[in-house]
Amino acid sequence: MVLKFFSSGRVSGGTGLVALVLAEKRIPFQHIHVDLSRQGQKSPEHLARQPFGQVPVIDDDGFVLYESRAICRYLAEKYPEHGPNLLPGPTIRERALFEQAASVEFADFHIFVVRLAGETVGKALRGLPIDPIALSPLLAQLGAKLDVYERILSRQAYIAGNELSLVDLFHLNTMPIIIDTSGLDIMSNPARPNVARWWESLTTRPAWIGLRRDGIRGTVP
Ligand SMILES: N[C@@H](CCC(=O)N[C@@H](CS)C(=O)NCC(=O)O)C(=O)O
Repeated sequence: MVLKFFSSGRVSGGTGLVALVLAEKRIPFQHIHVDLSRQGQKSPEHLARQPFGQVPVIDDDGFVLYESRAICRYLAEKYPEHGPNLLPGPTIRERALFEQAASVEFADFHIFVVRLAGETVGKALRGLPIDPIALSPLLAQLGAKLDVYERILSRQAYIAGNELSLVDLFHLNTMPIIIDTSGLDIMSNPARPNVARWWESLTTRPAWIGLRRDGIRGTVP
C-alpha cells in the first residue's frame, strides 16, 4: 500500500522536511491534507495518529509515525538505494559523528531559530511589525552559533562530514521562511563564507527548488 503523508501542505517546518526527503528519494506517496485553519490536527481521528495534535505524520502500511526528524530517519533507512544516501555509515564512528551533528542542529540551531521565528514570522502572521530591538539579541545569539558553524564548515563540506546527510536538510525546517519574511541575510552573510556556501548548496538542491515552486504533491491521488 502506498505511503500516506498527512500534512498541512506547507513547505515549512517539519512538514517541509518530510516532503523534502520524500522528494529527494522519489518515494511514492499519497498526500492527505490536514487543514490547520480548521483545527484538523486536533480532530479525534488525527489525535489517534499524533497524540500532540500536530503534523506531519506518515502511515506506512499501518505503521504510523510522527515527529518529522524521526520520519525522515525512517525513510532514509528504509530507502537507502533511492536518491542520495542521507545516513552516514556504516562505521560506528561515522554514525556517531552524524548523531553529534543531529544534536547540534537541534540544540545549537533549531532552538535559536524558533525564537527568531516568533519575532519575525510570528509577528508577520499577526500583522505586527518586526521589532529591531527585540530581534537584535536573538540574531546575536544565533550569530554566535553560526560562528562555530563557520569553523566546522571551513574544514568539511557538510555539517556531519564531507557528504550530504539528513542533518543538513534538517536545517531547512524554519530558517527559509524566516528569511522569506524578514529579508535578513542570516545564512548568506559574507562574514561567514563557508556557512553561505553550505546554505547555497542546500537551498539550490533541485528537490527543494521543486517543492518550493510546486508545493507538496502526492504521486497518487
Ligand atoms: N516536533 C514536531 C513539530 C511539529 C509541528 O510543530 N507541527 C506544526 C506544523 S509545522 C503543527 O502541527 N502546528 C499545529 C499545532 O501545533 O496545533 C515535528 O518536527 O514533527
